[in-house]
Amino acid sequence: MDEKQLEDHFNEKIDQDIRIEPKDWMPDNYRKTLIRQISQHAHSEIVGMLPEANWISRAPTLRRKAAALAKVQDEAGHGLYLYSACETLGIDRDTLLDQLHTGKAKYSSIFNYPTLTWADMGAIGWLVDGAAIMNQVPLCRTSYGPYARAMIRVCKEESFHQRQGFEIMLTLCKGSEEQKKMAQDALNRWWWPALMMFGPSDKDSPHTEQSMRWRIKRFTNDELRQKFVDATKPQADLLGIEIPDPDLKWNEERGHHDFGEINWDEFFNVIKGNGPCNKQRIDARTKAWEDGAWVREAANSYAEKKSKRNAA
Ligand code: FAQ
Repeated sequence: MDEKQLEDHFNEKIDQDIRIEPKDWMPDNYRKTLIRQISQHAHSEIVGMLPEANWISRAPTLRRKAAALAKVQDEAGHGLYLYSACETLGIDRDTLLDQLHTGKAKYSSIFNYPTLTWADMGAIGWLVDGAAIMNQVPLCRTSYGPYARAMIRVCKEESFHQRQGFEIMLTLCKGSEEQKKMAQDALNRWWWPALMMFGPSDKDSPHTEQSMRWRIKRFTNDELRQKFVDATKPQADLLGIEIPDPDLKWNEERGHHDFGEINWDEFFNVIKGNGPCNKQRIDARTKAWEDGAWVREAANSYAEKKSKRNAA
């Protein structure tokens, strides 16, 4: 088949919802887009471990500590599935991690905000995992096979994370005045950054149109953000706390909530590297990589010795 026939065949498969697999022919830009998105996603998972790890040693009870520990471990696992999915596109993990450490690759803006109180563990589970699920459930049907399959397990675990976050919020909201204030304060600080997780508005999103055509994305950034607002407002009402947006109200005609304008300057500033914790996060990841050098060396040397023994 010549290039044109290969491309036609690829497009037919996309149109018929037949998954693209690692050994199939694919356009260079499809491959590049997937490497960009999957690696950003993998980096987000492992950088996302840091704000919560900050609270493992200070969790209020043994039960909360066990759940926090399990959640952070799940995130490491998600990173690993996603790096593996990304490697099937012909890039190796060392290169991907180097891109993270040198600031060439992005990770989610949300993880550049600090976790100031225990209530932030509730707000992250409820809002950040809630937004992650909204974005990731459709990715279970993304056109690239290894990414779609990784997402199925990730989504199951994220649902548990969302529930445990909401349950922390519920406990605080049913507690003392001071606890309820902590929950409200966490919602105030995490609401807008959670909305920013869905990416720039559709008119300013350079990649959405093509990614929708290739069925990498199944919904646009604004569509998912709207779904998230609609799903989350009743949950805030149930908790008895206020979403910090005076323009948030039900619009009968649209059948959706209207909501206020996102501070896009803040978003673009954070993804350029100037958020409150960007430097701290990259320093922590780089240190972890350097501290782990001896483990990689030992594993490689063991593998080499084993293969020599097998060859002898
Ligand atoms: N932060 O044209 P678009 C989690 C970049 S969940 C940073 O709209 P696209 C779980 C974008 O890369 C969080 N950068 O791009 C967890 C592009 O940059 P480039 C991770 C952002 O790809 C929970 C530029 O802006 N989830 O980790 C952000 O079509 C709790 C233009 O944007 C995923 O990654 C942002 N928020 O749509 C862990 C999901 N938004 O490369 C621990 C998979 C946009 O041109 C605790 N990814 N950018 O320089 C996606 O669905 C998509 O990649 C979007 C962006 C929707 C994020």
